[in-house]
Amino acid sequence: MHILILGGDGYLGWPTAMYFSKRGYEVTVVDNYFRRNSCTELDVGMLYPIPTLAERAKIWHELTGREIKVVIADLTDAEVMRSFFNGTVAYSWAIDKKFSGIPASVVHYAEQPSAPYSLINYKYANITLSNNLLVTNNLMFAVRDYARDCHIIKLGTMGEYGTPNIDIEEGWLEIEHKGRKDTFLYPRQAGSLYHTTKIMDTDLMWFGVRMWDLRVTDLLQGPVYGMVTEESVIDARLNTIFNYDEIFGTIVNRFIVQAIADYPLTVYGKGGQTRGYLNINDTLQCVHLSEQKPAAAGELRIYNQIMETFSVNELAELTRRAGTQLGYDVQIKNIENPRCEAEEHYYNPTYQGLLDLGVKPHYLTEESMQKMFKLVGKYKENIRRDVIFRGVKW
Ligand code: USQ
Repeated sequence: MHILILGGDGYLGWPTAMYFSKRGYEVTVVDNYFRRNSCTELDVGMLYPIPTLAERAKIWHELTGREIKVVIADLTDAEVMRSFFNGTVAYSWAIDKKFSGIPASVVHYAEQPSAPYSLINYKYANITLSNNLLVTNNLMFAVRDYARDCHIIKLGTMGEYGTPNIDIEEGWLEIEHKGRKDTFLYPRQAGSLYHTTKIMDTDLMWFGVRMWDLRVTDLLQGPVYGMVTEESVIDARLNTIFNYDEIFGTIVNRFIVQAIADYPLTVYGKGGQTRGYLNINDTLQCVHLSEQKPAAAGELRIYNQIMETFSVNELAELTRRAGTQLGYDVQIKNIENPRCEAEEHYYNPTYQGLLDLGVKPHYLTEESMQKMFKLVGKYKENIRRDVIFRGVKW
């Protein structure tokens, strides 16, 4: 089985590549180093340096005997995207440079993933819009033209739904209007330009499904947390990129780093913002199970990829309890919210589909947080307090 991972250098991309490789898949990863380059450009730091993608693939090969083929290239270039499906691909690193064949599945992570980044100013908004939409459109056309049977697994976001005052269904909503019924994509109202591109991606894919019978699974994820996975524990050089800054860090990872750095936890506004969360190991399970049981031709299958919900205040309290038991003096500080978002709201999403597929969730508990404290604590000396908060305003 050949699987193509777009955005294979990122927080989720690299762990996904190892996960599939370990399970016997032939894996090709592609990335343009957007995340690394942006970390350098914006001077946001990362918890520890990470080897290049080719170096990681070599380390993986030395340790496991398995090969992950690497391509460093920009997928907004349509010919680069098409090369993975028409056999003209130029590998940046591979032991066997022979074309692996048309992938049976493609996992699409090749997006600018940060809400604050998308709102730094118009320039970063444009980068977000052009990267995310062009990569998705290039993928749709490449699959349409060369590989209609290829299953597209696209990472979406729970943020597409926003925080509506009614229950959130899994992707679709049946509407009755003037005595007639039909089913539509659940209404969406994003809270950032990044999240808006995810809505547009879903619309592009839905178009491709209706026009050309593409097979698409859209995984609408909440914020992910965690550092190590089953595959990376064998060698710290295989660890995924870990950000704790305001631009690329997500809340749970940030709070743990803040607690260790003796920096009061940055609760934005009232802290009643509630989201669905999941452990990085559960992302891998979800993607794998979706790959094993693909969407049908002409189906846009949508799952809400979260395992539990928390408010910001609940996460801050949990971090404080976990940290205090380890001897940290964890302070919590409500600061003015740089974002434009509801700070108190109704939130009741459904998330049954992936559980039905067989996901075994890892929950966020004091104990699991303490494991993260211990892992992150090893890099305490690297933490830069100046990157934790910079106040990108909506
Ligand atoms: N928040 C704080 N303090 C902080 C950081 C965040 O109170 O220091 C709040 C935010 O205002 C927000 C919530 O925590 O209400 C989550 O923020 P986040 O930065 O962890 O996550 P978000 O910006 O929503 O984006 C992240 C990922 C994105 C993914 C999304 C899923 O960066 O790629 O799509 O989570 S979701 O949130 O469900 O849309």
